Amino acid sequence: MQKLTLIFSDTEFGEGNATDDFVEDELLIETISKNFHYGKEYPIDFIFNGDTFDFLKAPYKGKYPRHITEKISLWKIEEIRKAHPLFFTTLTECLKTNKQSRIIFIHGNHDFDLEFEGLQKRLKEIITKDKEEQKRILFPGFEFTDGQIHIEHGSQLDEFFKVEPDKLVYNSPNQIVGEPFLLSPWGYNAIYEHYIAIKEKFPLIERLNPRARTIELLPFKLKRKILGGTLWYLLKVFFWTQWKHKEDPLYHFTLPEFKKYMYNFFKGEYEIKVDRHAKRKLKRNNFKAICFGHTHRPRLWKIKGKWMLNTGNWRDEYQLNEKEKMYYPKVKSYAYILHDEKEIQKIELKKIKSKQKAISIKEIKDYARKIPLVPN
Ligand SMILES: [Mn+2]
Repeated sequence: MQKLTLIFSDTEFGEGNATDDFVEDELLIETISKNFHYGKEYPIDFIFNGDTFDFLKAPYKGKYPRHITEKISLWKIEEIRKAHPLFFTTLTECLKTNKQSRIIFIHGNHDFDLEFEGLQKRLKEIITKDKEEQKRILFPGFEFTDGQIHIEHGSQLDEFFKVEPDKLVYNSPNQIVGEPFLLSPWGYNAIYEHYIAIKEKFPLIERLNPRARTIELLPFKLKRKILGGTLWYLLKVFFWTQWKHKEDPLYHFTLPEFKKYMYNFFKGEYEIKVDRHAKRKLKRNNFKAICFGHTHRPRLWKIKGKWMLNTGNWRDEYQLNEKEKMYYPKVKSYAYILHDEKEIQKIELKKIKSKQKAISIKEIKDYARKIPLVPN
């Protein structure tokens, strides 16, 4: 059976507050809807390949608790829905494009919460009340293979965000929070505890690329605050905090992990890398294409007759043009794949121009100078 697979990744829908990096609702919805007519010819799989929802940077009642229980995830999804209602109504329409069209949510590292059964159930209810239609909403976990195409977010190929899928929900938490919670990787916890405060004051910070160069451009005091604060944080949790919370697995910070973070910190390496691992996976398996996201760098290329496809992202991100001293909005992108069980007939990386305005380096500096700095 021939079908159309559309893959979107890293949309990062948040709660509409300062830490929400998704702003182009209309552009995305228009892009998805433009494909609806294909449903007359073949079923469409609408695949949301991870970091669809940004539970990670979405506050719970104004705070960022470290232990994420199902109750917290359920609360957050209602807020995300309130902030981006059109996306959810578009999902409802996706299921109507063809009697066999499906919506598939793959886990990313910003939405480990999708592992909670209660959350899956709630998402299905939000999208449709029809029990038969609900069967066409799938949660395959971290990866999904369909015929010749393998799809995964990419965080499982990233040594900083990889988790053990079977152990994602920590089930013996009685002495800690009294309910099962997500056993997220250490970097995730560092975001809740340390980084989110910077992000709330300076939301643009991780929307500007390249990251290392952007930090260099910041006023000295802010740069010192960010870099010094991060180093202090790494040392503090390794030598002190993790021992104080010895019983709690979320605080564990092993020596190899500590070394890895320190190494990257001193190297000034803040970019995520997964291509090498994706390539290896593609080589070792029978599928003809591997589709991933996570690094936010859209690209379609061929290796020994097989396809590597990074679907990019939909966050509000910018790329620096040094010559013009301007940050330009990055292109948005998604995958368009026409295929059956045996063959890929067409594979394309579709690009859409963002409608956001460019930002000058001067504007960034002026903004950064006004950020109130409190001591670490
Ligand atoms: Mn990711």
